[in-house]
Amino acid sequence: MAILFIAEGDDPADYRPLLDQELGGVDFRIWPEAGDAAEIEAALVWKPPAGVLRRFPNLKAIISLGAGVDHVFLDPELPRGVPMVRLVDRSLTEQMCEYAILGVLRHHRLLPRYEALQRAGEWRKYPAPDTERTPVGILGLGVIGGAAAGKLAALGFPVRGWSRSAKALPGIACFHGAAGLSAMLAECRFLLCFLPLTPETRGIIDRTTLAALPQGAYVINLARGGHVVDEDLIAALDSGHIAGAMLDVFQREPLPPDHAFWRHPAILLTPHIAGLTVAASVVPQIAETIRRARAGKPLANVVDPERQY
Ligand code: OXD
Repeated sequence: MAILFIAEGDDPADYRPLLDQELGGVDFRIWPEAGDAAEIEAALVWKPPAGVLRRFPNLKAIISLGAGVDHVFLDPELPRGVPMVRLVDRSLTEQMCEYAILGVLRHHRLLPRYEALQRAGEWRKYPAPDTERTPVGILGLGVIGGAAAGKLAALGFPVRGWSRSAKALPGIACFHGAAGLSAMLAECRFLLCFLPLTPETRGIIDRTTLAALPQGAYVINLARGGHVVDEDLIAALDSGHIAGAMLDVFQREPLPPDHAFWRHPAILLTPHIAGLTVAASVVPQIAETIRRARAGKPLANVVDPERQY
């Protein structure tokens, strides 16, 4: 039985030897060299081309090489009934939390302004920040959003969190549903997005959401580009209602060279690096998924096909 690697932008050489070691030998095939389709029992995927996964009649697990699975649901012919598993990984969570904290502290401690002063050779002090009076809003209280909420709260920020359905996290003021979202936004000096991209969350950071934030709020998106309505964000930045944005993800990646985000003075952007999958960190759980799938046992971190996360 074989494992198919079908992951755009990832290097199969990072995974093959580690999986071989974990599983005591592995028949590892790299798309499009899939060989006999009936032998493929698991697929390691990132942005698999539409219509490919349905070709393998004995597929027992589709394993996303990331925390998000929206890239798999883009396939309209996705085989029904094959469990899809996402990564829940210490390194990914840590990196995402670091990025969130970096984005918040960079703006909170006025780093861009002090960098500009240094460039101008000017010795000047801005007023001290008041962390206790700087509410931070987190969209998405899953494994990663929940961890970031906890770490920001530990730094002294009052943290509010929003999720689709009701959740309770210690030390976090939790909101849910449409009414909960507007109630939460009204106070947030920062808005951080960790949501899964689903038909319900697409475009959630639009003109209504941005207008509901207080004047001078700062937006950080480390989830998916599809959460943001680009024109609405640019309009809110241009009007000065939103002070700035730090963006790691975009509707189209790589971000097209002529996109206005590249040159906007209030945007700091990075090329989808907030959380990079580290093969050595994730291979043990991938191997465990494959072992369990082979043995017909229930899998961990299975995605609900209805909710798409
Ligand atoms: C992920 C990602 O989903 O890298 O892990 O975006």
